[in-house]
Amino acid sequence: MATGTTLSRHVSAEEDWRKDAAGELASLLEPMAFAGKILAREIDQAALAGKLGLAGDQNATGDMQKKLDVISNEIVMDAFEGCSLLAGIASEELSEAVVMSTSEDARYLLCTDPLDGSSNTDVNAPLGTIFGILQRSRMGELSAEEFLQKGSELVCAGYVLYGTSTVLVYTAGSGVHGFTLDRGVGEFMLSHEDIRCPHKGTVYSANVGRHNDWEPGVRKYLDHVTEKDKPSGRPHSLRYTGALVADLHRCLLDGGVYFYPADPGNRNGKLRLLYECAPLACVAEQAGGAASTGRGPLLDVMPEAIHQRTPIAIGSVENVALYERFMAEG
Ligand code: AHM
Ligand code: MG
Repeated sequence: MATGTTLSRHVSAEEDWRKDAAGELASLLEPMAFAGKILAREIDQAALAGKLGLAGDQNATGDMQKKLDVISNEIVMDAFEGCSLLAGIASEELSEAVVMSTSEDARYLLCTDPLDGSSNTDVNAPLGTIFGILQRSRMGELSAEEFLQKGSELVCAGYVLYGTSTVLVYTAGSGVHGFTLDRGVGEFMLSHEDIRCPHKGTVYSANVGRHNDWEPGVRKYLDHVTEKDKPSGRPHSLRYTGALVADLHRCLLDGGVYFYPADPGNRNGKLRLLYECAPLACVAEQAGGAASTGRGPLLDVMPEAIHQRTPIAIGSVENVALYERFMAEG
């Protein structure tokens, strides 16, 4: 598509998306993009507006909320206010799923982490917003169980990365496309058409400070990637930003792997399945990459709870497969 293509123009040209639901993708992505624009501004101005630091409460999974966590959640919810297609939202910052619309058009559900990488807010490091859209299996009063669907059921997923520029990346089942926010015109403009994740890469992202707690297979994987072996491009380079969205974005563009394994204190790892890992796994797979729990495809995991956690390895197909092999060998 031509340079100068806006997100909304690109979305309306997506031909493969549910032929019986023309226009619905645009109506769902538009509020997300709007939230991304407002958030980019809020993050940019946060230090000047007294919006850095802790808010004072814990969220549903026990993290101390930053002021920007709370603000981000409000911004996303406000953006979808009045979107009659959206029945409800499950968010990292909401203890329960929230009803958004009771209209008979309300056929969709949003799973979101409004602010990924919260530990970065006060140090001017990258942040993200993650989103995944599911379809309701039935109509009528919304129940939390409706959100408990495998990632393979997502009809649209993506993220906004607030980094050196603000980029929105989405997939609706026909490739992965990236749009950079042109602040002058206030639009997300096509900048990364049809992102293809390299088959393998030489970068790994993980909090290796925790490696003593990892299971033997993951520790051996770390030994492998840090071992010197020029022909296979090892040692690999470590890049870890503290924001999964930013690390995954690097993997998608340059190849590599991000992993956050389980440890004895966190038997299912740290990251949440429904609104962090599954949407990003959907993006990775659509870009020709892979996502695994370490023991199998992440998109096949059936959630049992909205805030369920999962271990994850995500990125280039070969890197993820090798990680799985080390896990299997233990
Ligand atoms: P958050 O949603 O509270 O920010 O948590 C998710 C983040 C990821 O973006 C990041 O990769 C990871 O948690 C960092 O965790 P750690 O500080 O344990 O390395
Ligand atoms: Mg998060």
